[in-house]
Amino acid sequence: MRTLVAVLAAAVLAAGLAVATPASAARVLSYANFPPASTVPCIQMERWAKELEKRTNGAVSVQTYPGGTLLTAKNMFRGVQTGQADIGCISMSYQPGAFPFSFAMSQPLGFSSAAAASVTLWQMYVKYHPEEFKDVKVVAMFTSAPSNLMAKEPIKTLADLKGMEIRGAGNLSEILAALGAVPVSMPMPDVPEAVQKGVVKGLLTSFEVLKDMNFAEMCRYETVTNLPVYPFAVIMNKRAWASLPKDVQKVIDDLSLEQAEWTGTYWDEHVKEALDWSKQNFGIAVYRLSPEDKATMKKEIAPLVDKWKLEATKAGLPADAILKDIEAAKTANEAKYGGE
Ligand code: 3IO
Repeated sequence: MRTLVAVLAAAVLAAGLAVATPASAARVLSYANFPPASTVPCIQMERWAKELEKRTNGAVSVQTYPGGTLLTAKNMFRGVQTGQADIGCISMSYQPGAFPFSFAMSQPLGFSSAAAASVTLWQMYVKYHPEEFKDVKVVAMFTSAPSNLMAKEPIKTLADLKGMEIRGAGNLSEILAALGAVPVSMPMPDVPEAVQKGVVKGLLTSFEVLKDMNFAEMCRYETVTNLPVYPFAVIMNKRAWASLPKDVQKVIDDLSLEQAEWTGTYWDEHVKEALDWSKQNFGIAVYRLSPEDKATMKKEIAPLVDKWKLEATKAGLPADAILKDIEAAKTANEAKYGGE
């Protein structure tokens, strides 16, 4: 698996190099990403790169580095901040404590689509310009689709989940703990090996990884939980940003909202496709919780919102105002982009 990923990454790299040199004075920006090239965070990276090249008429080209080939999940933020890469994609949940504002979006607020959640996250960023991103330029934001359980053993009820080692990250780990599971935190690229070795019995994230990272093969038992989304940001080194011509900066700024819409919409569609693919190829089972379990789950995770409020307030954030704005944006965006 590792070798395959490395070979694929090398192939993508070579293809990128081949097309990255036509225009004589094209400015080349490096863009680092942590998960495998087949995953949505990397698909949206390629889309953004292509759009930027098109809209700047080739004046700027983007060299993409999927699969942790330039920066890994854990050193992404710092690597971009210090200029090891011009651009990078982070999952805020991998550095709990560092992103109190972003964590509002991974609270149990009931988002049911990546499209609505992605646009909401971006709108909240624009409104609040939180401190946590002060050392970088944010060029895009999006979220995963809602999180669900994928496991090697059936989880048909909340009782089945008790005591089970399940991989989550950030706030989703806290949710697992609140539900009685044993949370194990790690970035997504480490999960296949952890599942394979039995370090964890399953994972909690959006369902498209069944196909994109082939979890359907090892985790044949899926449980629909509709738990929170994971928030992401695409960040740029500040000096690299400042060195770009004004018209290029405008192209990048004009792309932000559109990129949130595109990525969220693609993600929601891709979840459905991945579930169908997994049923056809691996005959996965998909369980739904009983109404009683759903009610219990809601009750057990509700206190996390209050815990977030305390932490956000301590970090100097207007927690109640943020939650109120998210609620209003959620209603409007779910009407526009789907979700209930
Ligand atoms: C994710 C991260 C990398 C690749 C595919 C993914 N699908 C959902 C996520 C969310 C996330 O950051 C995580 O770690 O579950």
